Amino acid sequence: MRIDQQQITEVNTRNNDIHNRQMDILKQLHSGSRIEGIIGKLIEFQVALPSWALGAGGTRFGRFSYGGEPGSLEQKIEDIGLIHQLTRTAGAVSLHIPWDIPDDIPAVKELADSLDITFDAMNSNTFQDHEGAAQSYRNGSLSSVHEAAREQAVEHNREVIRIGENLGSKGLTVWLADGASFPGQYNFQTALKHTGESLKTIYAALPDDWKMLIEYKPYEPHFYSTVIQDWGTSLMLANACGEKAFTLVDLGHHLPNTNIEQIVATLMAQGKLGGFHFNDSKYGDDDLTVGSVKPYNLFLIFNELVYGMENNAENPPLSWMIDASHNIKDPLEDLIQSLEAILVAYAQALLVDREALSEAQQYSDVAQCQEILQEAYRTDVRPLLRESRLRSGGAMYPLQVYRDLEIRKKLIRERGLKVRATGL
Ligand code: PSV
Ligand code: MN
Ligand code: MN
Repeated sequence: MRIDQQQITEVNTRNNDIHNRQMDILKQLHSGSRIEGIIGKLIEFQVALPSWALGAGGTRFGRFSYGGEPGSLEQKIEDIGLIHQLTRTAGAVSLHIPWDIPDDIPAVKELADSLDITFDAMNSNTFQDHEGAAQSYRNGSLSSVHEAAREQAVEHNREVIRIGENLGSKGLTVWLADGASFPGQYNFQTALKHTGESLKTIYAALPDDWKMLIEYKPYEPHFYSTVIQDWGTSLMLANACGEKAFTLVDLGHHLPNTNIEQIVATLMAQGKLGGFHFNDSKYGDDDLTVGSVKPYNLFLIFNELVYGMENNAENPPLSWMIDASHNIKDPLEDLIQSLEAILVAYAQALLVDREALSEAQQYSDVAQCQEILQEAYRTDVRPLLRESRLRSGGAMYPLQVYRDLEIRKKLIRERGLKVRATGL
């Protein structure tokens, strides 16, 4: 299913008057050229959607399907195409192997091309046993005490790289569930040593123009220890692998109240922040809609990301991805909301008066520093998002158009009520 571009244009035209007035106000408050610069950056910004986020995610207690869910990789890419058509921000997909092994790579590529979608970092999966596999990951994968399990896990990652190369991806994300649920279950040093060695073997198979992203997480599925528990461990492993290896920050992978913006700043200063998984949480790795619980926190994180992008030339362009799971909302609506929250925080961070902030910091004018940050945060930047979508052919109000065009109803008609998306 594709949306008739004419329908998007029609709704946009209806909303034009108020929008123009809002834009005029923003231009009066800030210089026109500054506003133009921000709009240009918003148009450029693209966030990958993971292939597992298009269906209802569920929890270990239950799963509530929304109907019309994609039943194949092709349909998942088509759903991303719909979101991208409405928002012009979701121009990439991040595949999870083996959940989404393409049967016909050229056909999948052609479909993605036709929807203006590229293949972002590939995700390997050694947190589940694969059908027919000789070794089990029950006792770990890259960190396992069993050499055969480690070798199988390394080979799986190599296979993911090969699939990614054929699709035109340029990155591999490694997230390990390896850990212990009980004290004494494994030897910390041995598990870390094995992990480092396995990662180096995978790294040796990484094409020159690829990045390896090492994701960390303090707990879950194990509840006593995780082998790559924090950014320090990830950075250490990345440094040991080499210059194509980086740390990946997932917003949900921190203990409560961790200062994530400071982690971002530290990693970017080292040129070692490679990727970012967006979501939001109240308690742990809740994978809620981005910006739904702690939008100010998201702004503070973006404030450091923008500073880093402007000042740390040695840090590579980041792989941005939404890593959220949708159990009670229409997944497509949820992703549209997440994209909006990401762009709002980005635009607000771009609006921060950095010169004034640096001067206030020089004078240790603490109250003024706060004023400067909150001035940007409290600005309604949504007209800038609408303008950027208007210019790039998207919908000024993507969620409204999604609802007005009854897209979910059409998907249910096309695919049925009871399709089960592959993956989570
Ligand atoms: C783990 O919690 C994670 O955030 C990793 O990025 C995985 O690849 C993803 O979720 C899906 O399980
Ligand atoms: Mn993640
Ligand atoms: Mn997670």
